[in-house]
Amino acid sequence: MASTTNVVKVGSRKSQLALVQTNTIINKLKELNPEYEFVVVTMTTTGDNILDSALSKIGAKDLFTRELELALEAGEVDFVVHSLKDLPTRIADTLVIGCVYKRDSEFDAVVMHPKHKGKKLEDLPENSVIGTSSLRRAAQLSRKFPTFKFENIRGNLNTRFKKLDEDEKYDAIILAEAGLVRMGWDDRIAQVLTSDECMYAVSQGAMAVECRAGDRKTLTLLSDIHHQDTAIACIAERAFLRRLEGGCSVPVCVSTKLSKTKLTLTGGVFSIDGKQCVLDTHSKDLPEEPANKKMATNGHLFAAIVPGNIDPALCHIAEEVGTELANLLLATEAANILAEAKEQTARAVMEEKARKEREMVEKTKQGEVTAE
Ligand code: DPM
Repeated sequence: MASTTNVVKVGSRKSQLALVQTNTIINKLKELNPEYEFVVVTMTTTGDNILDSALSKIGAKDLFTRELELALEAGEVDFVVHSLKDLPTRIADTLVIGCVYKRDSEFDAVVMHPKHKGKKLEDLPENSVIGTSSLRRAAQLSRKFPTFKFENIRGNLNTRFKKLDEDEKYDAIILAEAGLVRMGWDDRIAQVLTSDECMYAVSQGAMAVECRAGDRKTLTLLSDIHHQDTAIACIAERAFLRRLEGGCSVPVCVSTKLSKTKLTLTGGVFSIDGKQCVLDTHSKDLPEEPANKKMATNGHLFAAIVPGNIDPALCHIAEEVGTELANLLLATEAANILAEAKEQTARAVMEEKARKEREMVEKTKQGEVTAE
């Protein structure tokens, strides 16, 4: 029988995508550590329960993560697997990102209504309706396709496919290619968008594992699957977003290039309607000789990510690339675009709250009427 000290409790949302991601990490860890036993504990998050509002209109950054983090802090689970793009750039200081797993596709993909089979976005008629609740996707694509209408679509991927295929509302929807592939829906991908067409979200396509900051045992397990190139790119992207104080509330996008000798980050800030945009690129050379990996980091985290087995000097450079690119943008019109977008989103959050309150009042009234 397995000794209880080798049992690791893993928290996960119940959605099919969350479970696929959790099992990918567990299977890899099992392969490397056959003596460990992993037990999955599933839970529901606020984000799972709010299905009628766009994410950006709910007004909390940790919608899909908070309940899982509370379970971590309470010791009910030992680690939690996330899509890194859903993990805020600032997390509780009792928690860390113990590893970033090798990135899958970072790009967005188009899924067409069956009646448009074989078409690309540019083949769709004027006034086509595109389903997405990502401000980033809507802003960028409305620049390329000014006649298209971008409509909110929520729910898990299964629900969205059903809405696309069965409601005659949407001509196409936009989703992350990584999620589609993980769910086995590759065959529905009509087109993968390049960075020229639609730059991706910070850390899109990368999974991350969150654990308690002081949990040596779990951190050691995770350090074996920490993927250097992915971590370096994601540290740069997250440092960029962190400095901009963005989140999914504003249209911010990135594109990262990493070679053996250079890290290049392109970042963009868009107005909500996509009419204004500022892009800039910043790069730094990487040291050829890996520095002493034992260099003391004094527990320094890089946008909440532990360096683990990765040379901290590389992590520092990545963090600088992100922060400096953000500073370059903040010195331009981008600062105003960003401030305006944040204000607009904050207003949308308030309006959404008011709408929901009215809805509650209406429902209560109706309840009273039927009760009579
Ligand atoms: C965040 C956004 C979306 C998710 C906003 C954005 C998409 C929202 C929507 C921050 N998180 O990308 O601009 O379309 O309603 C999410 C997905 C994945 C992780 C699904 C998706 C899977 C891919 C991955 C939702 N989070 O983007 O289609 O691991 O990156």
